[in-house]
Amino acid sequence: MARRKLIAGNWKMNGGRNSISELRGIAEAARAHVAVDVAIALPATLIGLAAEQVPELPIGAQDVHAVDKGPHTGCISAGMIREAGARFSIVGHSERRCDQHETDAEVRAKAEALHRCGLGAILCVGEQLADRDAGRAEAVVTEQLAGSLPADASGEWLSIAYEPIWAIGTGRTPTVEDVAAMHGAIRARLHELIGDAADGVRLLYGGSVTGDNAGELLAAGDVDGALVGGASLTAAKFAPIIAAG
Ligand code: G2H
Repeated sequence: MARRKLIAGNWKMNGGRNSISELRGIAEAARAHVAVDVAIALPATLIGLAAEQVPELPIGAQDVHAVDKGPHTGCISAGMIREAGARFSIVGHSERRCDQHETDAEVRAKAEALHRCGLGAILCVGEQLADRDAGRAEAVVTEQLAGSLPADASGEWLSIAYEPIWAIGTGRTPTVEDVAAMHGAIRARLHELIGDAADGVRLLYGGSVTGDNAGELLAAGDVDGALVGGASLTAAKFAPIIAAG
């Protein structure tokens, strides 16, 4: 099945009101490459402003709470980000799985909360370096996938991002062969879990993607796009990755 490439940025805890000009530059790069979908996950503080100022660029969040409302100090619901103008959110990023000890069950519930609100989700999975060195990377990642996969998973609203934890922000990337093998394993497990709907789900690669390596990573087997952190913070660095898509 032909799947459009998705190049998604993840600004993590970066950016302020003065970053809108970068988002305008990213929107301009997206306009120049209409065969590729482009989206940006922003800090919650910027979602409303960005959605208002750069409406052509799909804006998302980086996390949501699993329930719709209630006594959860400091948390933000899927309905709240939708009202602010978000169209999707990342869930299960390793920085949250590790720093906030999020479990697969919590990640699944967050993705389901997004779906209930009519929003998209980018669900992240990835292994530690020790898992890869021990030869159990595929087993760890596919188990994480099975545990985190929301009900009614389909490509209409869900993408999966494979982000090896040891490649995040480190400048290290797996080989193209390793990425293709992992994406193949994820696709196969998805087929076991949701049948033919697996063919519609985009599989993104994330972890130290730059303008220099995007071309070969995006050409790897079963790679339908990228989730980009550091190199998505400026239009100058992100535009070549969009072009590579
Ligand atoms: C992985 C990625 C974005 P970076 O976390 O999700 O970040 O491209 O900086 O490694």
